[in-house]
Amino acid sequence: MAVLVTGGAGYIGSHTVVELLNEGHEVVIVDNYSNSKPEVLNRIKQITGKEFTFYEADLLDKAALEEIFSKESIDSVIHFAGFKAVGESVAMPIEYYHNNITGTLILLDVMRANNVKKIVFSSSATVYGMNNVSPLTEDMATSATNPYGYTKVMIEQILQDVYVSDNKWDIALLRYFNPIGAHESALIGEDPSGIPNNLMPYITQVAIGKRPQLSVFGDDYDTPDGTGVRDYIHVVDLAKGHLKALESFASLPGVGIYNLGTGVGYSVLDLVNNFQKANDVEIPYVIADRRPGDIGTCYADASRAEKILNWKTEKDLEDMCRDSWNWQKNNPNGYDVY
Ligand code: GDU
Repeated sequence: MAVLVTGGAGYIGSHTVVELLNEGHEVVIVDNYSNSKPEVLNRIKQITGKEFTFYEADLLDKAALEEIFSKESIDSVIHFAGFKAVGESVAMPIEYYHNNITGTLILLDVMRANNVKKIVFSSSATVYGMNNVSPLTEDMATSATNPYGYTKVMIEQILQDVYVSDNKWDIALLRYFNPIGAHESALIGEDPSGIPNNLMPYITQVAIGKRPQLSVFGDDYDTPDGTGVRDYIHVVDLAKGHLKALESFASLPGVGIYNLGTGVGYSVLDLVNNFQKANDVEIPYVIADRRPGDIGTCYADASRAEKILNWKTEKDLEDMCRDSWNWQKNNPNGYDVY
């Protein structure tokens, strides 16, 4: 029996596929390359020495999904596929809702028709909105301030409603904090297209000389050094959390909601300083205005995942900074190798 990984060619998806293969799972990936490149598949093979099945398909293409389910023996799904850029979602709400919500509904419909009722969903700390105070716990009210965030809140709701309608479903909602880092082989990592929105890929592009300097978005937050504080988590730790969630279904049926973070917050300047120290490179930066929609502080209470899933992070900020840089250094143009 195989695990279907939607968005398995993406940043978090590809790291999760590696962990699944290393643990002996059979894997079927479905990805439309909307934010990924075919080369990642070669890299996954190189790291694991294992085979897997890949389908280039869009979740909006129901017939394609039906064919995959009829050909493959799928017993669970890890659902990563979706658009994820906050700013873009404000400019393109119809595309975001259609892709993320309709894509998920089609997936759930096809899963139900094939009696596949185990799903791990990529949610985000964004569902805690602007008003909850860190450390964030899973029982806090959810909300959103942009279409991307609303798609996460809505899909969480949809999945909980699906469970209410049929308690044979096993569902894990994994709320990611800020994933950074890369596989220690430096063969896979984050490969943003265009100007990176997120802090770590921006820092690595400054380090490699693609961008002159980092803009630090605000130094007047109510934080120790005034810059924004986030809970950065190594993508390999995050990937392993998905395996724990899948395993949990055997003894813990129903819906589980888990924060995947370290429980520790670091500021933008902490990240810059740690990156410089870990890698012996210079990151020039300027202080700029706050980015609209940002909050000062966001970090997890990570105790539920530790207690219930027996999962906790193993890698520290130095590992994250080193692995992000090794990936960027060895792949200056990401997966664009030809
Ligand atoms: N930052 C900078 N300069 C940059 C980029 C980011 O100073 O060039 C700062 C931000 O202001 C923030 C911190 O670095 O304080 C982290 O920013 P990221 O964009 O890396 O991460 P966010 O916490 O803002 O974003 C994360 C996810 C998003 C979405 C969002 C919800 O990456 O997908 O879920 O949380 O708030």
